Amino acid sequence: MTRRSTSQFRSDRAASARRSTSATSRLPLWLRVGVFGSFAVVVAIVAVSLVIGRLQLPGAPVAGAMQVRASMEGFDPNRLTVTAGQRVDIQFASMDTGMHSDGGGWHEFAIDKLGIDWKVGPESSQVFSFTAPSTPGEYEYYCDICCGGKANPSMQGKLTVTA
Ligand SMILES: [Cu+2]
Repeated sequence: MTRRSTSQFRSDRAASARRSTSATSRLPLWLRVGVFGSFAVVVAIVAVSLVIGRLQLPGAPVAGAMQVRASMEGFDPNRLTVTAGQRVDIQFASMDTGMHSDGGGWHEFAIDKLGIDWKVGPESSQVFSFTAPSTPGEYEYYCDICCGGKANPSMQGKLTVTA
């Protein structure tokens, strides 16, 4: 860019700044305050609803419960270890929204051998309890609702019962 065109550019900017200043100052003060106030209110509402949304996330942990989160990516964690005969509280959460066409955001935590079949709806969690079997062993858990059901390896996990 030449020196001349740079200064031309600067004076164009200055002229457009003057134009926009004069256009703004034509508006009455009450209107300018009103518009600014409306923006401030909208921003405040969005900010507050974002904060409330975070607080209501399904993952807000319940003390003493093991956390298991399910999403379209699978179980997190997909390995659990408990002691034989122990009472187990599991907070099972679905991290998905109801917008998923595949299962509508619902997920399942099922262990056939233990008669466990829990389900949670979109973006919610619930604490479920069971008593671990008295004999050590390994138990598969799975979700049969979404993405191909129990055949999908990502919707499977393993519960290990230790002595
Ligand atoms: Cu699932």
